[in-house]
Amino acid sequence: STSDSVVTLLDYGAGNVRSIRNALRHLGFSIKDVQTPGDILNADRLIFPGVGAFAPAMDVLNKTGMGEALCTYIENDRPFLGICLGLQLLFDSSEENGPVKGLGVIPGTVGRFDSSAGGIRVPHIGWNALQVGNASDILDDVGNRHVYFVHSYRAIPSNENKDWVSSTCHYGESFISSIRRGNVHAVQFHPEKSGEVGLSVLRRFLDPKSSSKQKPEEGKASKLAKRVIACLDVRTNDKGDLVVTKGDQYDVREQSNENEVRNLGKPVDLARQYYKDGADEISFLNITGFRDFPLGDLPMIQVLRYTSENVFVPLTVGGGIRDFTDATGRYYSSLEVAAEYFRSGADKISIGSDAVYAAEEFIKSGAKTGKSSLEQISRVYGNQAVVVSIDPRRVYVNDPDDVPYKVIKVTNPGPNGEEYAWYQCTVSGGREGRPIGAYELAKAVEELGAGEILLNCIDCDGQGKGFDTDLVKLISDSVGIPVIASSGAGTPEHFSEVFETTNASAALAAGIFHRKEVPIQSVKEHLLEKSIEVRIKMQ
Ligand code: 1PR
Repeated sequence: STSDSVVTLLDYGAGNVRSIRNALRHLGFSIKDVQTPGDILNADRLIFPGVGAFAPAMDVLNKTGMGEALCTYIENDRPFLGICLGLQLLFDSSEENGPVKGLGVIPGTVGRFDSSAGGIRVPHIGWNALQVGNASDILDDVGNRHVYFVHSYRAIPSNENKDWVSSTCHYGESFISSIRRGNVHAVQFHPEKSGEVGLSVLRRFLDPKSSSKQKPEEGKASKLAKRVIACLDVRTNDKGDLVVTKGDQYDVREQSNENEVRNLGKPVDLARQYYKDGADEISFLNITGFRDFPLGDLPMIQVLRYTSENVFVPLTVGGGIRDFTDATGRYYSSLEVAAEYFRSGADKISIGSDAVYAAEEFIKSGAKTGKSSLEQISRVYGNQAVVVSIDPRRVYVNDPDDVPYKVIKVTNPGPNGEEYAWYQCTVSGGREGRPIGAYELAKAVEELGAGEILLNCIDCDGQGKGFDTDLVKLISDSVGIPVIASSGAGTPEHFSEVFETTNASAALAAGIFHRKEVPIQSVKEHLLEKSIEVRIKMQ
């Protein structure tokens, strides 16, 4: 390839940059990896997708001399695009495990979103709108459209840095969503995860001349959108093929003589379809991961690799994330399992059973060991990369004092007229009930470092009768991290219902999408009609 189609990438090996690589290849560019500071100085165009935490990133930049090279490159006004942490590192310092000194190119300190002041959930996860200033050509196609953010720290616009700020975003307060001076750009959001709008940002940076000057039709984005997530429960069927399946209350076998595993399609094909249809995120759950070792289950890794090649929205993968000793006696830590998932294209991992054990332990001892998979993965990759999936089952009681768990008054009484219920957590795909409620679990995992909760409900799963809004309300009112409502969606109205009656940040569905009963687009259109902010994909 000619130098016109080469982009230099600064990847210091801290996490998933597969998505940005895939996006660049998709746009017809080949990638040259930075090996030495000289490679930075010699780049024609440089992309710096910062991942992980601020302090370790600065450490690497300082030790390798890359930091100095970066500063020189930027001072010389060479084409630069920083992404996420790649924006934050340009500032004077960060409060993330700090204060820690940054590259000092832009005046200001990077601080944490203040959840108490803004009444907001931290991390800031999801599709938000930008207020774009004048000198921001790479954002020309964004207009009033949503782009994808995932972060807990942000820089604030000030008098000292106002010449740099090219757009701001509102989340409890106004923060810097992009900077630009001459050929130097950086964005706090993830263009490689922002669908077609995001790809257009990359395209305009990579090839400013070829981009059309035509402004897009205006979108309607004004604030953080409610997300609509498509979920693929994946397992190997009896023939040995990896299939997307779907249970009724977690039972995935057909009610026929053969009793085979229900087969609703191929994981990669379905994920691509949902991306095209406008899904804001895609989750893969390896539902037999609790008994089969996921790194032995290479197909799941392949699914992520293939999917991330041309699906440019966030991908979550769950199932089997825990420490494991295989048949030969080799020990794998949960961190290794997660690392492999991240390397293969996952943006977030989701922990089910192992988080239940960790929460039980934490509640019993009152102390954090730091050793659970949840704590370790969250420490290394940040809490925004760790979802806890809860699989609760409703247990009716007559009296709130009957059990030592959080009990709520239910909207619909139980079979014997019970007016109360608690939600018992389960492990191993709903097979075993544990002595802990969904409420207790949610509070505990938030403290242990979960960045988001995927809230299923076994009673509602596959029933198409709507989400359990009692449960979703209980949990989304009790934690400060985003909650994804799951299980039971049957119509577009079920989505507006859960968003109007609870504080859920996202709603997830499986069956209605797989069976093509309700297209994602209809869900979005219905939510728009109800004046609920959603992301509408760029045509
Ligand atoms: O315990 O860390 O190995 O994780 C296992 C993961 O697999 C958990 O996230 C758990 O929720 C999931 N899982 C295990 N068994 C099943 C099963 O169905 N037999 N699936 C299962 C969970 C629930 C949702 C489903 C929604 C929406 N499925 O994924 O997609 O309920 O469905 P609907 O819209 O059709 O109602 P670990």
